[in-house]
Amino acid sequence: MTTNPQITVLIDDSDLHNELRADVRGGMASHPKWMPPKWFYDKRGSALFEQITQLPDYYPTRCETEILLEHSKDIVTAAKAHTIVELGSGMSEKTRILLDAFHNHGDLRAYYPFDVSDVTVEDSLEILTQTYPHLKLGGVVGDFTRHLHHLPTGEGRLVVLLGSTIGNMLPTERAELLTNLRQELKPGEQFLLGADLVKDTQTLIAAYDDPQGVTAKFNKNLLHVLNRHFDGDFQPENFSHVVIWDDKAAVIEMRLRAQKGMRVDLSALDMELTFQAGEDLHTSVSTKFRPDALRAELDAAGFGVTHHWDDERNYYTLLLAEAI
Ligand code: AVJ
Repeated sequence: MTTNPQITVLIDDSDLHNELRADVRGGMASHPKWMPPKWFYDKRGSALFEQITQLPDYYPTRCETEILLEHSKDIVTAAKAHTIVELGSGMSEKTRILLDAFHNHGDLRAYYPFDVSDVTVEDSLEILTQTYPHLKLGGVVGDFTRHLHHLPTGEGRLVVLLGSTIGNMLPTERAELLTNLRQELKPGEQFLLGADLVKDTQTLIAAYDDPQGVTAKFNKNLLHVLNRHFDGDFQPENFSHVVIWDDKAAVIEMRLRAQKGMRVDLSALDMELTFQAGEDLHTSVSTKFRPDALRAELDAAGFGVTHHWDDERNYYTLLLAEAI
């Protein structure tokens, strides 16, 4: 293809700013205080997450890459896709493994990244144009929890959601996403999902509480983001990075714990926050799945799991499901 990829833009910086403001007003007035994890990822936060993926203790990215490398040919054969749409694509080096496999063993005609970050969609398309000149490329800048009705159309679609991104969602949010996605697909179209599995507590905690302190920096970056957007005076060094495994909910929680009582001004919002000493701001959940329960969630949304590929230690799973 020589034409430039078409990008559908459904969201811009001012939409994001307004959404963040609404999340601050809602979350900071709650008990406990909480913020959704998607706000970690400004430029610095994305770079810190990239560093996290290289940490010896952060296994999910390595496991997923290993599974993709080991089984990409099987995935291509099983999925029989002509069109791939990738949700929360990021810069996705991992996708390249799939695209290469489809190039060598399949009949892929089009690839569409779908991500909230315009820069990310543009940059990844620019690189992909050069690497895969025969692939039809396009993209969507949008929030896949709200804009799935703009899912790109095409023959024989495979929708891909990697990186255990689904673990960041609460059960009701997952049910809604899966149901909405199922509605967009025709029977027989496919969904490839990467999910982190329940394992021993030590391994889980270590992945989110590295001795290098990178994850702590990443967690505290949320406060930098709030300072920048709302002219705030959070002092990130006065909060500690806290990681908790909730066995019942099967989630790793990250929190920021106030080391002393303090007041924080968010001038642009005319808001003053009070933190008691020891008070927690809840900043994310990373759900770890039990294979049967995850299948049941897909089932309930009208997907049938046809294949799964795991790493050697059964730390992580890739599921292929088809719309029933
Ligand atoms: C990108 C959401 C999958 O929850 O494991 C890594 C983000 N947070 N370390 C995860 C994250 C802290 C990551 N996800």
